[in-house]
Amino acid sequence: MKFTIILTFFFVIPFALCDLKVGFYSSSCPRAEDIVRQVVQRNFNRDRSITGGLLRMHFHDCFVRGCDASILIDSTRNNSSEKDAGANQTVRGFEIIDEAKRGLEKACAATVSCADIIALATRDSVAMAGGPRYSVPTGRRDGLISNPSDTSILPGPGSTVSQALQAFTQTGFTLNEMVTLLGAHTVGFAHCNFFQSRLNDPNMDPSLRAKLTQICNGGGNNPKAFLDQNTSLVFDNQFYNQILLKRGVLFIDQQLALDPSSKGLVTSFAGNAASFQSSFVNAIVKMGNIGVLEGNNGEIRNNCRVFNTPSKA
Ligand code: HEM
Ligand SMILES: *[C@@H]1O[C@H](CO)[C@@H](O)[C@H](O)[C@H]1NC(C)=O
Ligand SMILES: *[C@@H]1O[C@H](CO)[C@@H](O)[C@H](O)[C@H]1NC(C)=O
Ligand SMILES: *[C@@H]1O[C@H](CO)[C@@H](O)[C@H](O)[C@H]1NC(C)=O
Ligand SMILES: CC(=O)N[C@H]1CO[C@H](CO)[C@@H](O)[C@@H]1O
Repeated sequence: MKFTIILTFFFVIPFALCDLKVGFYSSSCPRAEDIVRQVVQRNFNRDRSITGGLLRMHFHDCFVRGCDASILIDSTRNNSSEKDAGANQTVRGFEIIDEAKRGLEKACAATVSCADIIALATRDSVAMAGGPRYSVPTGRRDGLISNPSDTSILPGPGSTVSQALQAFTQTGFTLNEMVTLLGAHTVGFAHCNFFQSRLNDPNMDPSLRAKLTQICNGGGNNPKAFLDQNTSLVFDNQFYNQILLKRGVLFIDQQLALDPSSKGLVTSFAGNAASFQSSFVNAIVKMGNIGVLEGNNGEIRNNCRVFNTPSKA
């Protein structure tokens, strides 16, 4: 009922003319959501950081050509895919999607899309990390195109708030929704190449600077640091408190707490865990509806990494 209302609301948003629905597989593959959840749980029990990987995968999938699993396609010898674009470097969690897909193909062949698996697995991993539980409308189909150049819509970590907002408004999101979605940086990692250039930023707490400098100079191949320096693997609102303390790792994250346009929202989410959670549920469900393929569009891939009918390029 609740989601009927939300979906009706989405009808006024031009790109989201969709009729995904909660429980789309309830008769065609009744165990679909259980199968995905069990795979996610098994992986989460081994490695709690998978929530970060899946959330970022969902974001990169949906912002590029819509939520159509274009991010999962592997490059071929002749042709490269979205995954191989610089912006996608270090997106992770592909094996979890593969594992869920194998289970689903066994239970109900050629029925559940890879795009839905990403949305469901992300939802499950957020709840496992202590975040909100929410229903995910399903019925997405898998896309037939995956091009590295399409990822240019994704904002870079050195963006200002207004630069990042351009990409979000272009995709139908408000500033409030952008600040909410960036709250996903409450979990997961960033590699040094994405923040090393701001290790002399005066808007960084000196103790964080010292710590990050040590991590990045510590050797190894492009080391990484937690995005939320307090509760790094918990899906909560501590990210907002951290950036108010100048403990943002990425430039864009720190800017959210400094820019007059977003600062008030940051302060309010920092002080109110419940309002962040409910705002996040609305925004992530909306993100999951971007440009979805439905009905006879696209296909249900057999293997999430390859198109059923190989492209001729
Ligand atoms: C202006 C928008 C955004 C920018 C510039 C941005 C940038 C980045 C960068 C550079 C990283 C580090 C990746 C790495 O080193 O592997 C990262 C990580 C991450 N991002 Fe974002 N991001 C944005 C929005 C979002 C949104 C909307 C979500 C999800 C709703 C999201 C979820 C994540 C998560 C969970 C991680 C951790 C990844 C991991 O642990 O592997 N980001 N982001
Ligand atoms: C690559 O392209 C050539 C011709 O352009 C074709 O013969 C070959 O099958 C393609 N290989 C793959 C892996 O797609
Ligand atoms: C290969 O190239 C075509 C465009 O010529 C594109 O539509 C297709 O999605 C590309 N990617 C892959 C991985 O085949
Ligand atoms: C870190 O998170 C805990 C748990 O949410 C909170 O009680 C504490 O105040 C936070 N610490 C800082 C420095 O914000
Ligand atoms: C250009 C580039 O760095 N591409 C990377 C994109 O992501 C894949 C898999 O995550 C990497 O293997 C590529 O190197």
